[in-house]
Amino acid sequence: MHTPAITGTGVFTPENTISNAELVAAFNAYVDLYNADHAADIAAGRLAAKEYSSEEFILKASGIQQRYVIDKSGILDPHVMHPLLEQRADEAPSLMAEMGLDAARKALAEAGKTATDVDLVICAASNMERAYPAVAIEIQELLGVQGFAFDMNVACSSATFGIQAAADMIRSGSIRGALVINPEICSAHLEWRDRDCHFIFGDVATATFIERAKAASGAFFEVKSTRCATVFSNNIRNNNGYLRRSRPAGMADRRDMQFMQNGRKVFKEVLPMVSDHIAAHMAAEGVAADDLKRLWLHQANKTMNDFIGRKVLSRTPKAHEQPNILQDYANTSSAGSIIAFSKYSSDLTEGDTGLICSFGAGYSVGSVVLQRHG
Ligand code: CO8
Repeated sequence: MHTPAITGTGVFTPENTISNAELVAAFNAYVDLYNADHAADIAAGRLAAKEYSSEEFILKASGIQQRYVIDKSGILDPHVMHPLLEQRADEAPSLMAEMGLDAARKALAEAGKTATDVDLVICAASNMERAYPAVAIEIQELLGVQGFAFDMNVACSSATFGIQAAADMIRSGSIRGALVINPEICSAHLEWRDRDCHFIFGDVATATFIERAKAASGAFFEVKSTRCATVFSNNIRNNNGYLRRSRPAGMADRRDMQFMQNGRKVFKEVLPMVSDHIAAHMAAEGVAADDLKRLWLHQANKTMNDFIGRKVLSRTPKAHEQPNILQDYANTSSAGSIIAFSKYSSDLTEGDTGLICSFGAGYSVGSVVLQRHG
């Protein structure tokens, strides 16, 4: 048996940001256009007028201040309202592979390792740009990794489920090192014309390098244990995936192929599930609340994270104990907790314990107990 350890992480952050002010201005311009185009139906009561979004609501309901996106121009054009992403040639790698590659190179550099130290590449994300040959295999090829690669999809919990898969393989000895890569192009899956969710997501890619602790060339985080759980709910759903079906009259183009949620129910149902999950994992691992130096939570909603932090620690966590990146990145699905871990972990010292926890659609929840060495 080998001891798995996280020895490097990397984050690819797109160049473009969209502030809440820019987002709301574009959305409200779209609302004006829509209401003008449908003025007769609205006046006759056949159609409901669309309502404005507001910066105040977005910040208060979510804690989000801005998001990074691959393309800003299309999203902010009230006549377009989606990212304008270039069609890729057969010979070109996917956008997800390029983003993932950048994050993976950073993770390997931080670990002081190269492609020869990697036996497995997992691309774990909410959506796959190229279901086949597989984004992970594209990244494997671009990096020059021997061994094998595969894609995994567990929505917002993809990273932690991927870490569990990789850590278990390292523990058993079937591989030496693995890259778990989470490229999330949420902007392409989001309906930017839907007031209830248009502010929620952003784009990013993260990567985590996991290897045998004894192979670490510097400080590392031992993966003490992992715990994954799923319970079915259709409150966060992608109804039709790639299947373009005939739509009920009035349903906007592609809406049934995008992200849908009942945010209020998610909020209420996921909170106890996650708090109980973390408490059970900590109890099984013999980690008391006072032993926990840091919580790197999934980044979907600030109020939600504040609640979970209070429940886990039985007190209000200090900002550095439960770092949020949500205000800058928005919800980046599986990548959120890894961004928080990557940016806010290097100050921990020998023996410190921390916990990564992701949660989301499925419902799914995954947690990883880590201990700092070096
Ligand atoms: N501006 C102004 N007012 C608004 C807006 C807006 N943009 N949107 C809604 N309102 C209004 C509503 O109309 C409502 O008005 P009224 O009270 O008159 O009916 C009022 O504001 C309150 O609306 P809500 O009850 O919906 O507001 P909440 O306070 O509940 O906040 C949230 C909404 C932010 C969605 C909140 O419920 C939340 O964060 N829930 C949890 C969501 C969550 O964690 N989801 C996880 C999804 S991510 C995931 O699992 C991965 C999926 C795969 C990735 C997909 C990539 C795209």
